[in-house]
Amino acid sequence: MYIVWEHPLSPYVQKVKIALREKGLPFEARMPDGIGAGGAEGAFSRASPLQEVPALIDGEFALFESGVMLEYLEDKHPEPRLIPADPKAAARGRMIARIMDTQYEAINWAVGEIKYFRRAEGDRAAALLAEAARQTAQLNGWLSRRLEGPWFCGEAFGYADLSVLPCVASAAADGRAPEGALAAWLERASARDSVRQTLEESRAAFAGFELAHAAIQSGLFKRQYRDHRLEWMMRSGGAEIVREGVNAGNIRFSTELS
Ligand SMILES: N[C@@H](CCC(=O)N[C@@H](CS)C(=O)NCC(=O)O)C(=O)O
Repeated sequence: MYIVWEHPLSPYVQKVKIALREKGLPFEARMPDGIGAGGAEGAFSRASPLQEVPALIDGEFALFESGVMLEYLEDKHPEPRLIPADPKAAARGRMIARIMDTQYEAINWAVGEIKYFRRAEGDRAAALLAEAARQTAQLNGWLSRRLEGPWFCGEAFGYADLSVLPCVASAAADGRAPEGALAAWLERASARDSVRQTLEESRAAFAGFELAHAAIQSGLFKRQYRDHRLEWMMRSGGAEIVREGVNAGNIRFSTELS
């Protein structure tokens, strides 16, 4: 039985849960204490040195990085196949996954910082959200042009689809829905048991999100501004948000390894 250290709202976690479910592999999901605050300890923190979810535990073996987990699961349980056998199709899927993890995820995360953590209000919030909507529509167009038949990997649902799904579903739920072929793909993917269950868990976790702002104010949360997320703020008009958060002590950067 696998253990997945998770937060149901994390798109990286969702990818791994969809893969486990597609492969019919049972797992126990555990939420680490201190996630979101930079204060994780114990078994989770040993498994995930950057203190990020997901972490995957296979007996004595611990993995961090969602992409590494997906490759591990594919190597260990090749059937049903999620990564196409054709090297070019497999590489295309990995390239799409890379764009989702770095570019698309950063937009959704920034929208959360503005809407729910209320890092900006009024005109400043409106300008940042408009920029996020513009970038989302642009990326949705990029994705639409990469759909090859019913799925991103061709005839079978796979690695690329489960990497695209969490971010596109989250943007759609937030009012930045895709159109045309990508909208039809989202509907098709959302009907799969693996996806439906994972998105239901995410929606249930989202119910408590109106407390997000209070969690920042009280010092309970110290949000991790890492790599592409930090870059999004700096290049999309949110440099002040970063400075304010650093001054208020409710922003942190990646954990240093020791
Ligand atoms: N590159 C990592 C990114 C994982 C990541 O950023 N996870 C976030 C949640 S979406 C996290 O755990 N952040 C630590 C925190 O918020 O305390 C992966 O693919 O697994």
